[in-house]
Amino acid sequence: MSLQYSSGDIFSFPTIGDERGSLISLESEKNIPFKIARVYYIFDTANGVSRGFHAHKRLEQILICVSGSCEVVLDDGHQKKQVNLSDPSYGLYIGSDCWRVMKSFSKDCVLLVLASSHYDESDYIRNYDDFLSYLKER
Ligand code: T46
Repeated sequence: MSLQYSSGDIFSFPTIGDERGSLISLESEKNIPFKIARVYYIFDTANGVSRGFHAHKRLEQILICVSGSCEVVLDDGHQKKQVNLSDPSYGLYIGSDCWRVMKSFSKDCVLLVLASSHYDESDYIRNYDDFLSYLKER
C-alpha cells in the first residue's frame, strides 16, 4: 500500500514529444506508486451513464483519461471531491476506502485504469450504507 498517497492526488507524467507526436511511459514503482497487476479501460460509454458507485478495501488505482474527458467524484464518507480528467499526461490516484463515481463521459472517452491487484469481487463495497458502516468499524 502506498501510504504516502491519498485518494484524489494527481500524478503528472512527463510527455516525451518530438515532431512525430507524443509518448508517455508508465512504469511500476517508478512513476506509478505500486506494482501494476492489472490494466483495464472503459470506453464507448453510453450517453448519460455514470459508473462506479463502490469503494475498495485494499485496491490502489491510477485513472488516466487517454482520450476525451470524464469526471470522477471521490467520497471518503465525510467530504466529496470532483476531479475532471481530460489530459492523458495526468493520472488520478484512488486508494482504499474511497467511494467513487465516474460520470459525464464524452463520447470519445477512453479511461485507462492501472490497478495494484488482480480483479477480486470480494474487495468491493458496492452499497453506500455498507461503505459508511465499514469506515465506522475500522
Ligand atoms: C473502479 C472503477 C474506476 C472484471 O471482470 N474484471 C475487471 O478487472 C473489472 C474492472 C471488472 N470486471 C467485471 C465486473 C463487472 O461484472 O466487469 C463488470 C463491470 O465492472 P464494474 O461494474 O465494477 O465497472 P465500473 O466501471 O463501475 O468500475 C470499474 C472497476 O470495477 C472499479 O474497480 O474503481 O472502474
